[in-house]
Amino acid sequence: MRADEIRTELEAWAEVAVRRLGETSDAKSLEAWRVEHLGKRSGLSQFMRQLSALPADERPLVGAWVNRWRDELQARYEARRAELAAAERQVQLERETIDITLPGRPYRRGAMHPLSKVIAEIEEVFLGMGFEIAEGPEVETEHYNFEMLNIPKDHPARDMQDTFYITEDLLLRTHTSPMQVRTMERMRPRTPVKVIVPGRVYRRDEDDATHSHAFTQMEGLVVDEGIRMSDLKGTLEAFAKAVFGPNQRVRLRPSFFPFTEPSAEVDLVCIHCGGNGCRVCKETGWIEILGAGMVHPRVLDGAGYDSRRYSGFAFGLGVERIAMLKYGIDDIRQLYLNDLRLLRQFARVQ
Ligand code: 2NL
Repeated sequence: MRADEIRTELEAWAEVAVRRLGETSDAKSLEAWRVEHLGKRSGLSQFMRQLSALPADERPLVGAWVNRWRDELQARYEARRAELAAAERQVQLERETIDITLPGRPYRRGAMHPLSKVIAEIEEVFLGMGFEIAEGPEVETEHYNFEMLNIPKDHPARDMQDTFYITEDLLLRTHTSPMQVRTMERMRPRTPVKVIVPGRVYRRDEDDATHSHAFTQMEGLVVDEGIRMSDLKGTLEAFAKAVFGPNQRVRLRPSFFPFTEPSAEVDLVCIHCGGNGCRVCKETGWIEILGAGMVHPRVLDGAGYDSRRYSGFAFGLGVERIAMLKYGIDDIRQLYLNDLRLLRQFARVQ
């Protein structure tokens, strides 16, 4: 072949090589292209081999053409490799990209049950007045649930607080008072005793809109020298204002409990009408919220606080009743149904 023929062929071959390079689409096809066009057995090497057949004076010229194309193709190869690598990186980035402008998926937050909320709120109020909180077993002894609270065997007061018996001596507690007695026994002879006891209690009762055989009670007890009924009233009034608003007042009416003397029912200004009289308060302007009284001397003495020296007050409230008044729930069973339509009303996100 003559030099100009080689040149024509070389250029035709190079043109095809360049076109094929443009057709490579990934690292694999690029590598195949490199082996075919720039490798030891490549087309370029074929041209080099033809040099020996040329006259000596033409060899440098043709050799220079072949070398120019080798350099040219090598440069284009490098450029293509960078191009493909960039494209591959781009695809990878797009695959891994997350859209941070998308709003997050909303998830339902749980909420505190209204009973738990009321317990927590009341606890805060009494912690603020220096009370401690105690909790104890729901299965109690007859001794702590009744005997220590001045409710002897065969006393008619046992009928008012009939309960579920496990054995002769073991029962489901009818109030959280047993834990208050235990607190006095733990504390004595130290004063003051200032404790509240929240917890579940049981009574042999027919369930209806306002009664439940199992409910949540919160009792409070203060024992010290010189405790008077005015301390009881002041404490309960502070509680009423904290939970139901600063305009609240309390009213005490005479009542009876075996473990207090004197005993009182405690009323709140009707939260519906503000005291003017309405259907809710049966035109009285007052709503009963709890029972209270001065700790009976026999209870004090029994727990080891000499009633000639010490006195105390105690109260007990139904947490369900407070929650119903506070949140306008008209049936106590709503608090136990676990109906999400009720519970969601206490969630911040619904
Ligand atoms: C009620 C009313 C009351 C008490 C509970 C009590 C506890 C001790 C001594 C004296 Cl250790 N009293 N507790 C006093 C008066 C009333 O509960 O049944 N509310 C739901």
